[in-house]
Amino acid sequence: MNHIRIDLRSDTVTRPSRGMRDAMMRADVGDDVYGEDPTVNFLQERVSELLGKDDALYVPSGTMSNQIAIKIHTQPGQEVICEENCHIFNYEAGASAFLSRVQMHTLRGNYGVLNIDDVKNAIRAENVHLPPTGLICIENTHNRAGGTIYPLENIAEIAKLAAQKGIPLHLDGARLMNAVVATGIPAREWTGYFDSVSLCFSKGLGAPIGSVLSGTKEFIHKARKYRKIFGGGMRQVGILAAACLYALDNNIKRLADDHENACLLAENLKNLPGLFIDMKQVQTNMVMIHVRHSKFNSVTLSQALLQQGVAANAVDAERIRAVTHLDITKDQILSAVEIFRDLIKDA
Ligand code: TLP
Repeated sequence: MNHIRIDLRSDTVTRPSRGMRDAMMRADVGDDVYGEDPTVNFLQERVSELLGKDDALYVPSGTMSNQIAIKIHTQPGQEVICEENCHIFNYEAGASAFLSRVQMHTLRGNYGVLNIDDVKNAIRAENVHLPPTGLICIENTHNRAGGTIYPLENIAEIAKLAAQKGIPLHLDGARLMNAVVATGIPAREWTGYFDSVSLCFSKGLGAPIGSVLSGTKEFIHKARKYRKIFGGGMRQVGILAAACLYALDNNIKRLADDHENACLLAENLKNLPGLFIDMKQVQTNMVMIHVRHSKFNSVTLSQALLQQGVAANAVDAERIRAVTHLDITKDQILSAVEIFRDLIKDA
């Protein structure tokens, strides 16, 4: 896709920087299936510390990380309560049914945030007819809701309820660090409410590959086994873990630039003819652009943008998602705005 000049499809498209590549080249390595890769071990320690958990495990993807957690927390035939637009339900290719034989009990959230009464009502009573509730999952920031941040009070309420009912709570924190940077609330404050947390390095943090799953020692002991079963046991993978360590040291604070760029994009697009942006959604590094134009829908506008070198995906019939990241500059945002303006000038 050489003709893409401004790639707003996702923060997954970032390429490792020169500094990151240097760190990867210098990494000490060993066989990580034997637990002998010093760089991986150090990354796992750093993430456990960052998230306030006993232990952590480096895995190839956010999807594998979430799916290992679901596998450990649930039994076949159980139900997982989650928000209807969450990644686990929508974008993991049905993996929870395939791998863990659970069903999803989806609830409609408000900007991706579950309502405590809805969660209460969704937890199944003990009854021969009913699937037992095995797990509750929360996504923060919430991707399909537009990168929105979960209020901490709401998480606290859900965690209290889950603990009362003896139901584990998992955080898909693929973009947790975006929430941390946007709010100033330290990672540990969010993660303290969860039994397990998945954090991605291949999104805004800019590493090429990998996520870290964290939880208790016992949980991570089991996770190591399932990582092997799911085909994610890797060998001299310290070269990749080194990229994640580099990201921890260099790419967290700068997420604020991505948030600023997303705001700049949204502010400039919101008054253009035929576009609508709910500014309440613009909280981190995403902009959901609603297309209500006489000539374009989200798909045709996304195609027209691509012709002009701007890539941004239609997420449904009405919305285009634009994601900012470390390979996107302020100038690129301003040129993207001009391209939008030019394409849609007459609504
Ligand atoms: N999200 C990707 C696509 O899969 C949609 C993206 O471009 O945003 N949790 C959340 C909240 C995610 O957004 C993603 C990736 C994942 C998990 C999965 O991560 P990977 O792609 O590493 O399996």
